[in-house]
Amino acid sequence: MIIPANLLKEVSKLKEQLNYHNYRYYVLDDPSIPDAEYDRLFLCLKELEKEYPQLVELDSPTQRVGAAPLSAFSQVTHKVPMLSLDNAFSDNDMRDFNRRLQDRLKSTEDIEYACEPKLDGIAISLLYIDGQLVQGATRGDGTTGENITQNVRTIPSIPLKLLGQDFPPALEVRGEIYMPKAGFGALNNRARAAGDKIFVNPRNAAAGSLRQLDSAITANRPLEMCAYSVGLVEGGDLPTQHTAALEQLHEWGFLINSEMRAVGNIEACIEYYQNLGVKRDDLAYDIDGIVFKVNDFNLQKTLGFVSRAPRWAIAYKFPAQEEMTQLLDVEFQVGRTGAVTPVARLDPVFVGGVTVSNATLHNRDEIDRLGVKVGDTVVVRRAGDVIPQVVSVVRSRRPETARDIVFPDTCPVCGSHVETVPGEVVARCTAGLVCAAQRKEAIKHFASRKAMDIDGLGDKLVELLVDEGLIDSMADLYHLQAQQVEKLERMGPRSAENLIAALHKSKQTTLDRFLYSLGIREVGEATARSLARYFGNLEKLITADEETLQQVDDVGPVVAHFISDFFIQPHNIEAVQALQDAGIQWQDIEVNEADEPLSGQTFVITGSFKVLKRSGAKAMLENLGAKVAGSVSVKTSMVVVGGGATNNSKYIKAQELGVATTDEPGLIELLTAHGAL
Ligand code: I6G
Repeated sequence: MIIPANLLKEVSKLKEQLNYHNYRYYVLDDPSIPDAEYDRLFLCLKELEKEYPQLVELDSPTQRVGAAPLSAFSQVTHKVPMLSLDNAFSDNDMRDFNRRLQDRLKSTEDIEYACEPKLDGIAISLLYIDGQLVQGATRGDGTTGENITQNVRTIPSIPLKLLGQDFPPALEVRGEIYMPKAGFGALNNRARAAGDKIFVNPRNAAAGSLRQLDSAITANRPLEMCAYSVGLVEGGDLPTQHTAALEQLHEWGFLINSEMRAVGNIEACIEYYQNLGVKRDDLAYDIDGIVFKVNDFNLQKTLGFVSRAPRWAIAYKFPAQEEMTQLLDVEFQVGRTGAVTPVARLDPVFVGGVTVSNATLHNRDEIDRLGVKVGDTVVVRRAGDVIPQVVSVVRSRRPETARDIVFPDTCPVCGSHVETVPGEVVARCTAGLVCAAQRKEAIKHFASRKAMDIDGLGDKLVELLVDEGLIDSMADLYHLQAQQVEKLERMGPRSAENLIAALHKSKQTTLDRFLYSLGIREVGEATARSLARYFGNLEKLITADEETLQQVDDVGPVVAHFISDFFIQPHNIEAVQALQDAGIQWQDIEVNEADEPLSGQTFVITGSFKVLKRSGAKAMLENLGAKVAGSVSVKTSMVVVGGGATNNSKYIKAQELGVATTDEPGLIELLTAHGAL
């Protein structure tokens, strides 16, 4: 079939436009057309390619969906070996590294370094001939890797064709393929819902996704690629500094790390490492260290290589977030709502910067999913503030003595029956406040900062007070005498007096704090606030039926049932009465629309503020009736972006969705206009 010249031109233009918009979206994170327009262009190209299949080329954006499955990956020999990096584990290792380089260079001058986070992903080589992606390969042993071209083609941030004209005719770009944390979470949620295998961490998920012989599977995985160096370069030149070379790669279409920068000396490298360590948990991706490279390519050349690693680079590692250890035993803890949770007792192991000896095993389903037995060697993960998790079992190390974990039929604390409600994964002790464990947890919750905020009444002291028989309920707290308390372990007359004073102070509270402190299932701070604001006083709430309860923000049928069920039970009403009799009081709320001019509006606060405290701004918005949410959606009324952070992801999302935004001065103006400031 003869193809008209204007059609060829149109297809080429469409491909160029789509590649460019793909780059704006996935690499620059700055789309310039709406998604619908992109979809329209994509459909146009797809239809033309359907009509004229001979026009389909490998650099077409329509070819990112995956190709016919392979039976095996072929092997690729790297023309320029893919090296590994030496590691540093302390500031002094870094200073030694710098000294070694200065000695070699016979100079005491400061060395300029390029600093970049070391992404926890899979190292990859991409070969471009005349600007076209012709090969993607894993690092393998550094000399030979696997040909995974079909798979890498499906990753949207990898250009199929380089942008611009001035690239070398042969260019090998190296970098890391990784799965961002958000994509990993969503992938595992989908897998959980479908009963499929769960990935233990983003790195494994990325590796598993790249190992697919069917690239259509890879195409459905949220992978990204970040370029960090070049290998083979023929027929053209690159800038003479590492950071400038990466900026050049960025212009040709690659994602590079936005944290990359050059610093003047080794002390600045150490400072960069410390700063990124603080930011580590907030990054959108996992990193396991920082890579420092001598920035000047000529100096790199002078320094050369030693065995399989460049002398001019080093990876300063962060504490590992995963380690292996032995599961010594499993104990069962009873929580505030009676949930019986299996807790792994571990041989203590240093992971994520702390020594971990306990980890949650969540519930029976999780134990089944892991297939874990007492005695097993397990992989423990502790990332950021998240409580330590057992993520997998090292089956090959299972001892013959390993034994099954047996879930108790009766409560390990009070001996009452444990039941699992059909459809729920959690097993619960049925004894309610009769169970000492549930009583203790309820009192701990009651005393906590966001509830009655009783200064000095921590978890240990609550345990002691219950174990010594001094209290049995929340109201008992208010009948404690200093003389009783001062006799307890680690207490004295002064701390006892302080506790009694703190208890006295807590009697003057607010309705929302009081509601939250009761520990009604699924009633968190936000719901307690909505309930207090809606009903204004306790009587109206106690007598509300489930239908009325559902009129309240955030209260659906399940939560309405828990609330109604709580207040139906005479012992709960008695507990509330006993607290009021002990002197707890609050001001009822006059529900007045004029006091809540932002009612029905949802705000999202992001970035750092100079004048206001974020928590203060949140409270003021809530007092004006607004809801303050954590993520941006079409329902968001306004996103407040502190610090002028226009590359802030929430700001970008707001732009995408057409949600209004303002900055800190704008928020101050709004709060002032409503008399909140
Ligand atoms: O494994 C690596 C991760 C990150 C690297 C690397 C890197 O730069 C940011 N750079 C080199 C030169 C090598 N491996 C060999």
